[in-house]
Amino acid sequence: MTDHIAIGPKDVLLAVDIQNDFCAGGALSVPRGHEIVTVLNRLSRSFAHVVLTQDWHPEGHLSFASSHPGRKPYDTITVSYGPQVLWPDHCVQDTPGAAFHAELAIPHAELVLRKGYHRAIDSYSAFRENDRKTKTGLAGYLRERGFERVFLAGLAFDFCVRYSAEDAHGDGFAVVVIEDACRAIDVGGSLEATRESLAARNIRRVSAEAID
Ligand code: VGL
Ligand code: ZN
Repeated sequence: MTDHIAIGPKDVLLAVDIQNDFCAGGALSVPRGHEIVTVLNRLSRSFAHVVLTQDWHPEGHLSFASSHPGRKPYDTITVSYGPQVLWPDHCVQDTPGAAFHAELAIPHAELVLRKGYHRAIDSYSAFRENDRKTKTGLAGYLRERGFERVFLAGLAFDFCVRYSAEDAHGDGFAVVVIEDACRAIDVGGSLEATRESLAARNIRRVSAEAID
């Protein structure tokens, strides 16, 4: 049991990539990904401030296996900025797969932060693209709004949630990952690597019941 966490005006919930393509029947469906939708709807009511992220790729994006003849989804290749996992085509801009899950109900979300729109750079993190240099502007936005603590939930735990949490931590925010409000892809040991990496950074992980 985690102690109860009181949510205040300097806290923000970052709800990561709760989009059709990551849910059942989607192009890159995360096992049991849809299960978190109702959890997020409920959790979000505890927060005055919520930011949604949306994976938002142009056609022919570098992270798509289809852009690399001879490669298959879930292969890892080396690109200019280092290793990159290749994915099925997913979250193509303005397609139904890129839309938020129809049952996601967070009307008071204040910002929708799109990411992954540079054709030659993937962006797991909502703060910094996979070249680790290109910033999305989110840290500046959150600071300017006076937020000090970022709670994360969503899809996928071992990619976009992980790297967003680590970058928020690196940018000086207090960070809390609501682990049972996330689901993982788990490719090539990524789930275990995520647990280890969050633990190594002392990033706090809690269950949703600590907040409800
Ligand atoms: C994600 C793989 C590719 C995610 C996005 O939201 O975790 N994973 N694009
Ligand atoms: Zn993506």
